[in-house]
Amino acid sequence: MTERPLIWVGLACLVLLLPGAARAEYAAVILADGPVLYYQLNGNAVNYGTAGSAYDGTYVDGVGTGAGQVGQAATFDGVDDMITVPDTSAVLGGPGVTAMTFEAWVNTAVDPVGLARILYTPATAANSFCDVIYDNIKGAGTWSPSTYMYHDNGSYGGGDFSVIASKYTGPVPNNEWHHLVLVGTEYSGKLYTKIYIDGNLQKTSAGTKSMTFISTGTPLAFGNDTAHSYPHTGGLDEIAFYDKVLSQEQIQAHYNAGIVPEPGTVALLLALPAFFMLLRRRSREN
Ligand SMILES: [Ca+2]
Ligand SMILES: [Ca+2]
Repeated sequence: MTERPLIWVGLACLVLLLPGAARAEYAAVILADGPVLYYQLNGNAVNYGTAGSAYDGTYVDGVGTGAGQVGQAATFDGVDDMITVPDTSAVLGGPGVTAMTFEAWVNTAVDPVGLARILYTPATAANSFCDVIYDNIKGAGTWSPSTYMYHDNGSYGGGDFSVIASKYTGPVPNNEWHHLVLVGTEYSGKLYTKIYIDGNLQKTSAGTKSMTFISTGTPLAFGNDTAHSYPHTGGLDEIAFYDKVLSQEQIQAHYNAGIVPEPGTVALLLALPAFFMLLRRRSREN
């Protein structure tokens, strides 16, 4: 084979290997941190997390598939689309579970009318719930994420009702993928939450009471709630849920793995030196 075809073959291999390698490397970074639930959303909601296929998600009312931050993503019509996951209290919440981390790549296509939901765990009597929502209160073409965590100590709608709300008020632009992480943890009988955007800690809030994080007997919903009250318009990608706190270093590593289309190490090692050797030989010969 002459040199010119070799060069083109090398370049073609690089181009072909890049997207697949990036996707595989992102997944490896996530899986190394042991998510209980992990949905890559490359056309389905298969659970790659440790809780297994019993927690596969379901696309409801026409969730679509489009270009994501890592491979493909789930797309939501802003009307009734959502992804539901069967009751996760046995693996993520309930008494004794005192930490959680929720992670997703979010792309908002239009401004929400009021609020839109990214994560929703419905409340039931004698249970708690957490909610990750956003609004565009900081201006058209932007969104600002919030989290609400509630605990009613057995009297939902009244009585001993505890709420912790965290809001990151810095606007995030629409029509771009951004990495959103919510951490909730209990320390000395109090609840703390943190919001990270694109690997950076943006907000820390402290509550007054302990709580459980996930309701028993109700499904999780992504992109809406089960009453279709606050629909998300746009994409969600690479949703992960952990039964522990991820550190800032871990969260930054996830973000970095998602934004850099890391060339496959093997492809680079093989293709680039060969490419430059050929160029050097050619320049010597000329
Ligand atoms: Ca994906
Ligand atoms: Ca629909």
